Amino acid sequence: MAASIEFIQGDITQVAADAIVNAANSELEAGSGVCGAILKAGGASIFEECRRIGGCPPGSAVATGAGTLKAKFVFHAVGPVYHGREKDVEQLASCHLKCLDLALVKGCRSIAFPAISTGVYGYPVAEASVIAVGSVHGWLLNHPDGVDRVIFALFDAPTFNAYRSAHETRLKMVEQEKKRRAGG
Ligand code: AR6
Repeated sequence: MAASIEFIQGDITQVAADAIVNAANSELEAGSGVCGAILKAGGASIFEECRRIGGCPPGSAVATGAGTLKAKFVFHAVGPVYHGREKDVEQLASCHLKCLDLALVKGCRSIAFPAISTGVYGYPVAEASVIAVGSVHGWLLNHPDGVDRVIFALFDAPTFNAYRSAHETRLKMVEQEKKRRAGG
């Protein structure tokens, strides 16, 4: 079965998925935004486990249990603080790829991402959406049976629209490339 990429507008802690991704900081300390929601809904045990792990560099991710959340795991992805550098693009893409690799290793069939780095870390949503969606598409091409569902849980309507539109643009590009190849 080909994996589906889905978009929902709402609170990521309410999404039914094997793994929920946290928008973490490199100290893996509890904070606001997605982090705060995960702490509230999943409990302190998730962040006690983070404290034992100790930290995670930007562009990477680590796995913990999911406390009282419905998920099996929380993947703590550390996105870049936005500075408009090429490195920001690389780190935003690689923290998504690392989460998908973790899903594979942990046997998760579904994974839910928030809009990593677009809150406190200031990444412009239009740019982040293209990078996040593009990295998921790329990973799924390389791992066709890797997971069944990738869900983007976006809090507000502009973010939801941006991510969905990045996905639709990507699908159109793939179609055009297929037609071009068939014609040539
Ligand atoms: N469900 C889904 N999306 C949410 C939720 C939620 N419950 N709450 C907020 N968002 P942020 P970052 C959206 O700031 O930019 C934290 O303090 C939010 O509107 O959570 O990667 C950490 O501890 C925005 O679109 O993550 C780090 O220190 C997006 O999720 C730092 O902030 C990401 O916002 C990480 O900053």
